[in-house]
Amino acid sequence: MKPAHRRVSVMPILLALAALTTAGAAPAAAPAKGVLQIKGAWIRWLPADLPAAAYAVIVNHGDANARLIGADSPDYGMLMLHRSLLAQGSSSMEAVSGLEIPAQGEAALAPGGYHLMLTEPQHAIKPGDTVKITLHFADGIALQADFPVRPANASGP
Ligand SMILES: [Cu+2]
Repeated sequence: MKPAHRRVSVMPILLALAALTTAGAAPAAAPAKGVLQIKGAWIRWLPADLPAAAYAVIVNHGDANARLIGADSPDYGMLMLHRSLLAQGSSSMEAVSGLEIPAQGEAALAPGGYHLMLTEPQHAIKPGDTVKITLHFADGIALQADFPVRPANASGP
């Protein structure tokens, strides 16, 4: 009789504690805002109305995986997530639906790999300019960063 009596009195306290600890925290499956960071952002500009490409390293300081699912910018009408492929000596690229950034890890948009393809410039854009791009992640997280525009022969920011 005694153990049962004790269990009854403890349960409401445990439930109250559980409610308190989960109330202020983000759901475990979604990265909290502020855990994602954009480093080394830059754009390779190409002449003759060729599409530009945006690169950056996305760092995930959180304990949940994040997923880049898209981007937008006031300076370009169309931003597409692409991956470059090298097959039989010729390079091509394909559209991808997302890029996973592992928990406590990072993923790179870099020449020869994943990149954002930028088309439909909304005004004349040239090396030396800075373009603002907002990266959109699953779970509704958005992060804006300044992307300096570099010339065609640049290899980094
Ligand atoms: Cu591309």
